[in-house]
Amino acid sequence: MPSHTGKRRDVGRDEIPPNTGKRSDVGRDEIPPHTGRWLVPNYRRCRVPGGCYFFTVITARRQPLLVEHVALLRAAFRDIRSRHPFTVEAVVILPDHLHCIWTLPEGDSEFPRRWRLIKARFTELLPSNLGGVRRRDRGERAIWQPRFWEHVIRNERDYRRHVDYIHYNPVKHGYVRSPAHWPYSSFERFVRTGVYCWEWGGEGVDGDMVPE
Ligand code: NI
Repeated sequence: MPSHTGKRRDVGRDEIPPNTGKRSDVGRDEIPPHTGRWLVPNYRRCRVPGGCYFFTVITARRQPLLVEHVALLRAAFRDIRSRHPFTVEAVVILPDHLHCIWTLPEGDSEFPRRWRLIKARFTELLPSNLGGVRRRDRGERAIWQPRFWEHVIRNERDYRRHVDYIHYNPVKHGYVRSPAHWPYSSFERFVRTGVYCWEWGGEGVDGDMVPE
């Protein structure tokens, strides 16, 4: 999970426009080309056959819970990851859904169990007087959509495309004008390691929006 260093502008809840509720698939035409170099370790990790996955997980009725309770979500990830290891290669947390790429240990494909545990743990950690959801109704199904979307990352190109999709997502959904302005993603980590420049995906940069 990314950590927020405070360098970037905080996005207050008031500034976040309502989600349109539309969820589209990874669109090749909306993702700006990346301008930096890609790190060999990411590339290598992702070549483990079947071990690298892209996920989309959405809250029940699109409740905007995740950014508001992002510390709890991170805690849930940490808890489960300490018992059932996986690597978060890239992640973005939006108010009502999240996208991420995981690498699982070799020979381990138990991601459904991990998601079940993460969802349950987050549900458990949420405050009991959550607006609109009474405690006794606060089962996992009150908080999360029961299913999630998964995609096996096939190769390096597929990996890059999904990493870009993740980091561009806050712009795609209209929350910010530049990926750098969204603190709830791994964008900063990718800038620090030289994969992107800060301006990547922002207005007026990478005018050619068609990748590859
Ligand atoms: Ni999205």
